[in-house]
Amino acid sequence: MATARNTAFPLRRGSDASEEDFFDIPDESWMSLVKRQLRYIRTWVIFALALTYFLWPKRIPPPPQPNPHIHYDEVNWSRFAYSTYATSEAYLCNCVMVFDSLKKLGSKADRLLFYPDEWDLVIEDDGDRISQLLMTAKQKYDVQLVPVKVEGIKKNSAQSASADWDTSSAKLYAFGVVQYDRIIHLDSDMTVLQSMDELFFLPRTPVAMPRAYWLLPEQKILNSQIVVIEPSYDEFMALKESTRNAVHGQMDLRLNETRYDMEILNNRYGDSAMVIPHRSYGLVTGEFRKKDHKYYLGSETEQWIPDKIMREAKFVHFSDWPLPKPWVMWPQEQLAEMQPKCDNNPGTFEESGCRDRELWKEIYDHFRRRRKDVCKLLSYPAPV
Ligand SMILES: *[C@@H]1O[C@H](CO)[C@@H](O)[C@H](O)[C@H]1NC(C)=O
Ligand SMILES: CC(=O)N[C@H]1CO[C@H](CO)[C@@H](O)[C@@H]1O
Repeated sequence: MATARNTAFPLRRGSDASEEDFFDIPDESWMSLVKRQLRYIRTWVIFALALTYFLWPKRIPPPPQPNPHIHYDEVNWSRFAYSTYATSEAYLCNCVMVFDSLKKLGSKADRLLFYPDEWDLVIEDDGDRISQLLMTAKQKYDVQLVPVKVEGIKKNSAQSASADWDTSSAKLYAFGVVQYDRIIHLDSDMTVLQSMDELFFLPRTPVAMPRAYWLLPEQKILNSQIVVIEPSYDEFMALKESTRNAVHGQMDLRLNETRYDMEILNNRYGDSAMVIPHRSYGLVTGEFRKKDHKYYLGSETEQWIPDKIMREAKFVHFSDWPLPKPWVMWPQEQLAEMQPKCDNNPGTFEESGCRDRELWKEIYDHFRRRRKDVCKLLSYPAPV
């Protein structure tokens, strides 16, 4: 009887089955008895698993596999490169840190470093940090070193707290390396959190950049902390020409960094560039000090969840004016005043909702510890 309702199969056979066959059926073999029991057990196990799944405390799902759509083995990676530029020892170390992250993240694209042609690779002594770091980049991270003529623009003296010259136009050299199909140019004062390889496969466009979202809604300006470039000789020449004609640092970014390269890139591509989302490709540390995140989120209603923001970010850029960059010592009292405030009862013993502050401190702390590790003093054998 049991079999009659079990499956379609015995029913079909039923047409030519005799009555004897029918009454034979209850003599189940021990095998089918076991099978039937197992079926019950299976149902219960599935039910129990499902229940556990639904009642388990919800954790935020892990980020998806990076770029599952890219067939890494089929791509000719020598057509793509990440590039950075350094014009001082501090920034050279930052560049090495960016290359260290890219290597650890498993990026297979080439790595380029533009640096002033007056630097050299001959390590004269243990104190010759620049040559040491250049050699580290070359030997440890397979970076191709590209010496260039770095032209500086005299900065407005009021803003020249860190450097007297704006050498940011050095990044324009990335337009000139025409042996590559695409370059992802990164500023080095950032912590790279995830691979950005997917940007090599954007639709064709001379440049793709995110917006300087903190200037919204008054100004729609492209932010050059990351620039996805299709190298082109014509563009390179045109940009070089505009370097000569550029106004002297008119673009005030409200970060008190006058950025000459941004001015040039915005003049040329402001109305035509592909805009990549600043969420993921444009997070700045200063965002954790704000309480109004609608321009970063691109939404008035979405809730700011700092951990989620960090998970979706490909990098975080250090920009917390007036606090100096993380490799400069912070004045303690300024830090106490400037660090992100908690959401509830800030500044009291009952304060809570301090995740912004915790993450912000972690970002800085992580950077400083890595910096010590990646750029530590190395003793190279004396040059032959
Ligand atoms: C990969 O790209 C480089 C540069 O365009 C080219 O020289 C090389 O032949 C390519 N390799 C293959 C296997 O297609
Ligand atoms: C965004 C910001 O704080 N900008 C400051 C830049 O520096 C000038 C003075 O040098 C300040 O007045 C601005 O507020």
